[in-house]
Amino acid sequence: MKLKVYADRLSQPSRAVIIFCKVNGIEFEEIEVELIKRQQFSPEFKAINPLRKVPAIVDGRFKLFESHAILIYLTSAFPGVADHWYPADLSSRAKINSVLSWYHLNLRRGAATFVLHTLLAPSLGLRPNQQAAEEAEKILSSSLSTIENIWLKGNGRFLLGGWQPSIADLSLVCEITQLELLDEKDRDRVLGPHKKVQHWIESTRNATRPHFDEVHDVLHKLKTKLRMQQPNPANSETEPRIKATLTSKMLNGLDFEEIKVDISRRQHLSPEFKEISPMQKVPAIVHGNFKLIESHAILGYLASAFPGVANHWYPTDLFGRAKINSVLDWHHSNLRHGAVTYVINTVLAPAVGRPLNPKAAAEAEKVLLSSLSKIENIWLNGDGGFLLGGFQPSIADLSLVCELMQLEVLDEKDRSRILAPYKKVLQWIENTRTATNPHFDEVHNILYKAKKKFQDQRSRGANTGTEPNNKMGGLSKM
Ligand SMILES: N[C@@H](CCC(=O)N[C@@H](CS)C(=O)NCC(=O)O)C(=O)O
Repeated sequence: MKLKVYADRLSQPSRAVIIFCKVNGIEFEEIEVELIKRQQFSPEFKAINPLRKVPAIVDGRFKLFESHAILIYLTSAFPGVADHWYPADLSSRAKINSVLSWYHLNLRRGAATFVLHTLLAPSLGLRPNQQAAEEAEKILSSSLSTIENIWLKGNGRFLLGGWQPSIADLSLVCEITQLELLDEKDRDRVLGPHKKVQHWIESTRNATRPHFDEVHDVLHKLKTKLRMQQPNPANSETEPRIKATLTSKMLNGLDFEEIKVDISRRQHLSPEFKEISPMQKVPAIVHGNFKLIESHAILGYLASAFPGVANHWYPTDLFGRAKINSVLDWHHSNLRHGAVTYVINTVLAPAVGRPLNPKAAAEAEKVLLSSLSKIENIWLNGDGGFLLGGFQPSIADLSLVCELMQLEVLDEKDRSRILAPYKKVLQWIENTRTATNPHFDEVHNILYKAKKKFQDQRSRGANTGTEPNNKMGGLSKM
């Protein structure tokens, strides 16, 4: 049976998947899910993707969503796909995963939010938000600088110094092409300073022509249509800016040295650490000569590089792995975005010299609650006590549960208001903890200490009527 691709060409990740299939001669049927007509909310599409987002695929009886998980699956499921798209070599693959993980909260967040609030909001029945557009432009410009100065640093024409494109090139370029919709002056302001980025877009376009142009045609048509309309930006709320770090550790007896990078002492900004992690974020690993950032890429790499790691962490089975990748991709813009932004704006902001922002916290709480509800009703739907119905944890369980553990630092009443309605989630946290103890508790000990510290500060603040001034002594998983 032919592969089915559910997509809307106005969606960046949909374009990447369609172009990929066409360039690689994968036979597929494109089924349009028109977002503007809200077709993603139809019961038929919900049966394909319960999260109601495009793209999604059906390959025989196998259903999958999240574009990166889909692209990775296609590279393995269709033997005709050239190796450069997702090299079999472990280190190259891990580097590509690192870029793909980075993308969600950086380039995608910046580009999609900027275009939404500069241009598209009225067509989608939303109120444009000037402040959100300005914040998003900063994230977008910083992401483009990162691409220019870090990922495009080598001599090659593609990311990570490659001479041929990978799925990361395709995904990121398809995100940037939405800037085509902007006014020439906005587009030049944002893209103008990044010459290497411009060449790279052109190289990716050339490497995937004529499909690239054909699939992007819809953008040019929309641009003409939008020119007839006047955007009406209004100033109402701030898009939360995320500055997050993460530490994960696996229960697999790997021989490793933990090198503390104390964020409260700004050690992540040191030149030495920049050599290891050019984004100046933790975690990062060095394995021999190989350096890697982005926790999901690291977890995937460790699971493959060390033969002693049990298969359930990241199954070699194509379908099992694709489903785990799908959860990991979803996580960035949902659970992680909600949890980090909520915790920053209810507890941590003063520690980095910023005021608490109740409005941003309220928005983040919505994202967090919606994410928890998805975990409860979709990912924990099966019989096992772990995500995707598993009876043993995977790297997705570990990553998502570690994210939720930061809620420990909240006021008990806030934490319980957020988590208590989700009984399966609570049980799953406990299952993951039990499956990985004593390491889980040992690694989270710092959070339990921070919780106590914040409780003390809150009660002192309540007694004196002042706002607590949190100083996070070495709290690393935020
Ligand atoms: N991380 C997902 C993002 C999917 C996504 O956000 N799709 C958007 C279009 S670009 C969508 O379907 N939106 C419909 C909605 O939110 O109702 C991926 O890469 O597949």
